[in-house]
Formats: sequence, structure tokens, C-alpha cells
Amino acid sequence: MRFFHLSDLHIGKHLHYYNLAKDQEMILSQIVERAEEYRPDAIIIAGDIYDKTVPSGEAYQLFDAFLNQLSELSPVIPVMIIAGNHDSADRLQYASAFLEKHQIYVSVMPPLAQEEYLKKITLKDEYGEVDFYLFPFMKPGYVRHLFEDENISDYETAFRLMLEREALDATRRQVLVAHQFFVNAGQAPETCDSEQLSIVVGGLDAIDISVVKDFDYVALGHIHGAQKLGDGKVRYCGTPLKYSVSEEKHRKSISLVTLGEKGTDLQVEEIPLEPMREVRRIKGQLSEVMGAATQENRHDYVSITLTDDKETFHQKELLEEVYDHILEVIVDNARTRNILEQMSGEEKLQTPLEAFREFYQMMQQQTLSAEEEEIMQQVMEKIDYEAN
Ligand SMILES: [Mn+2]
Repeated sequence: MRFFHLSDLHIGKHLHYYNLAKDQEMILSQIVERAEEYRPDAIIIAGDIYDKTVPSGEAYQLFDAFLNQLSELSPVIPVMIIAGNHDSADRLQYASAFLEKHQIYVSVMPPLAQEEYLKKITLKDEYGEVDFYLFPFMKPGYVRHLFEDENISDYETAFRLMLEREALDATRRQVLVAHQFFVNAGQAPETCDSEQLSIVVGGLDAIDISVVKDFDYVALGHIHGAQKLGDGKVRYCGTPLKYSVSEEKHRKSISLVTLGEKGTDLQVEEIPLEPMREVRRIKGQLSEVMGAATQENRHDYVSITLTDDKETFHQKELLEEVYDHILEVIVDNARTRNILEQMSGEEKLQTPLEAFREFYQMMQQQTLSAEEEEIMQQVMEKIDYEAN
């Protein structure tokens, strides 16, 4: 049994001020091409299909076109989708009965009633059957009412109890699809800036991988860098594109998982994805940064750090003549380091006027004149008046 493991598409996402629709359209087509080439027996998408709970029309169209292209492959490849924490259950559920006719299986909520169970899809290969269990993103509060005798306060207990009520059979080949924060004996996965993890007090959202030890493979979403937890049966496949500068060094890919006979070793191949534009950091003096541009790299998404001691007003304009997708320009020199040092001191509560005075001093190396002070006073009063 060979299947693609994907997650965290975050369709509709922006990178700083750039709409990534074209990049996403291109990468989704690439996934369809790879599906045509590798002919997996199934495609798993482990949550966070959309970036927002209310996706834009453009985002819907992108995902719709993707599913449409996949369903046109013949013979058809079953697709299994779960909701992540960024998805809205209702919206992802839309047309799911119709989609099932095309072997696109969508699960948006864990079982909420006593008679409900996880959606299970059974596929066959030369070694027999494989059960895929779809377990969408869950908070303990969603399922607490199913266990009246238990006092559930953490994700791990809720997740374990939810699996215990399933008719799991460890003698069969079983794959779990989930979207949670898994840890290996207290060791957390490596995270990055685009996940926007809401920190749960006391790490109550962490689920240890021992809870899922009876599965032959656990296809996870939620963490945006591809990585395995433990011996490799529990894996995050990562996003198909870099969604923050912190992912500069990531190699984005499709995970191709090959599940052999029960008890034999699993194989995971990372099929590289080639983005329309790279996401890179460049650091140096203005002249060096300008000189580093080539025909190939000047269209990349770049985060530029300038180290010149002398700052000019035109540096952004100069850079924009060379690089056409600048994410940010950061100045890292003696002056900015000095400011950072000053700011790292005790934080104080300031009035807007006090804050402006300090800002002015920092930028101009001089204090406000009496006249300027007077004008700012009036501006602040006007803002205050209009805000109330
Ligand atoms: Mn995500």
C-alpha cells in the first residue's frame, strides 16, 4: 500500500503582504502531476486545508480545482481529508456526501454522540486490507460529554479515550490520520513561525505518541516542518510551501509512505516540491545585497537585513528596483542594536504622547520643540476624542 501524506495546505494564506494564490495553484498542480506519476493507492490530507475559518471565494476555487483534477485521474485515487484547527467544520463539510461518490472522504468533527465513531476507510492491496481512521482536530471540550465518569482536562486523556471506544484491531494494518500536537516522551516537535500555535497552559495540548502505538502509521498535520516522532511511524509531513521566513531552510515535499505486510518496516520517501518562488533571508551591506541579485533569485520572496551603519532614505526603493518580492527590510547596525538594548530594560506604561516623544528622540536624535510638542498634544487629543 502506497499513499501520499499531505497536510497544512493553508489555502488562502498570505506571506506578509503577498497573496500566495498563484504559488498555491502551482504547487497543487504539481501534487496532481506527482499523483499521476507515482500512482499512490490513496492521498491523505491531514488538516488545515484552508488558512481561515471563512475562506475567500478564491481559496474555495483553488481547492475545488485541486479535487477536480485529482478526481479526473483514472483509475481514481481515494482522497481522505480531515479538518484542522484552522478549518471550519461546516464549511469543509460542504458537499461531502457528493464528494464521497468520487471517493473523496471528508471528516470534520470527531464523534460527538455515543453511537458515532471515527470515519473508517478500508482499502485493499496484495497483503490484504488496511484501515484508515480519520480523526479530525479535537479539543477535550468537544468530547467530554461522551465520558461522564471521567474527568478529562487534557488532550491526551481525551484522545486516548476516543481511541479506546473504537473497535481497533492491532492484528490488522491500521493507519491513523490526525491533527494534534504530538510529543515523544516529553520531547516536542520542532516548530516554526507559521503554525500560530495557541499556547495551552501547562502544555495540556500535548499527546504522547505511546497513545497511538498500535497503528502502523500515523499521518499527522499541525506542525509545519516535516519530521518524525520516535521510530518514524508517527510523522508530520509539513506544509507544501514555506509559509514564514523561519522556514527558509525547510525542504518542502510530499511524503510517499509505503506500507508492506503487517510487521515489516515502513518506507517513507520525500518527493520534493518545487515552488514558484523561494523564501530566503539575505543579510549584508546594501551594496552586497544589491550585488547578490541574479536573474534567477531576484523574484524570490526575500527578507533583507541591512548592516550598513549609515542608513539612507532610499534603500527600500533601491532594493525594490532589484528584488520584486521583498517581504521585509530589517536594519541591524550599531544604532538599532542600541535601541534594542534600551528597550530590553524594564517595560513601562506610557501615554501615547510619551511614547511619541521617545520615538522622536530615537529617530531624530533630538527632543520635540515646544511648537511640535503643542501640535502633537492637539493630535493626541483629537485621536482620543474621535476614538470615544
Ligand atoms: Mn497548520
